[in-house]
Amino acid sequence: MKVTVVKDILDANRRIALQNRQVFDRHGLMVLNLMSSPGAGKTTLLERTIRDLAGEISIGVIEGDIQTSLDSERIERAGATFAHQINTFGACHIDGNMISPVLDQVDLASIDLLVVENVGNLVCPAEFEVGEDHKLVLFSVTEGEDKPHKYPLMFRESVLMLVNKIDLLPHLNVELESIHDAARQVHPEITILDISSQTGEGMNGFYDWLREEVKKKKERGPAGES
Ligand SMILES: Nc1nc2c(ncn2[C@@H]2O[C@H](COP(=O)(O)OP(=O)(O)OP(=O)(O)O)[C@@H](O)[C@H]2O)c(=O)[nH]1
Ligand SMILES: [Mg+2]
Repeated sequence: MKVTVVKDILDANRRIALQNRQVFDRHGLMVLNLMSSPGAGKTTLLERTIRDLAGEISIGVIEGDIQTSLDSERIERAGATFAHQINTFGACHIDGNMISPVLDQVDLASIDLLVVENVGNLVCPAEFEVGEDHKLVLFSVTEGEDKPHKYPLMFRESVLMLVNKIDLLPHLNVELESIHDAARQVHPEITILDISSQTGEGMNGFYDWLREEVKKKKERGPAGES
């Protein structure tokens, strides 16, 4: 019985996520669902990206947090075209149902890229769609190389893993290669980029990836025209 209820909830969310996706597609808008454990550096990554790509890619952000608008305030200060905060007041993820009403409150025509910063959590966010083109996982080198094995769904669902905080490697007893290996064992096709959102090391690779994805989505045009 419990399984049926959970399946119904997931099916209902998938339908709403699909409707969101159709809205995004009509705008030729690339949408990313950014996931990580708490504090891996999602907001820091977005702040730097917004600043570095200012004048080139116009970015809107929907922030998901259990409480506070601290992250959307940071994103606004970084110069995003818009920053919209969702508070879940307990829920450990953002889903399509939460995103849907926001789409009437923001100007999707004013941006090239929409990023949904999900609630910091390695488990629930991977189970839900918001209408995104891609899920991304940001992984901090401080988390330990066993995490892809222990929380496989998030790594399986993500097309790209950003390994963040590589500036801290000299202070840690962890090998980048072991993190890569663990992620590839769970998801052999995953693209991996090593970065520091703090120092900016490796960020150009991420920007190239973003440029390509934004371009591909624009070229694809509104749904049905491709
Ligand atoms: N050394 C180092 N610290 C970083 C890096 N990226 C982020 N941080 C720090 O990590 C802490 C958490 O960063 P946030 O960007 O708030 O992390 P978050 O994933 O958005 O956190 P939640 O939204 O609460 O889940 C902050 O103190 C950042 O300054 C990095 O590349 N290197
Ligand atoms: Mg954050």
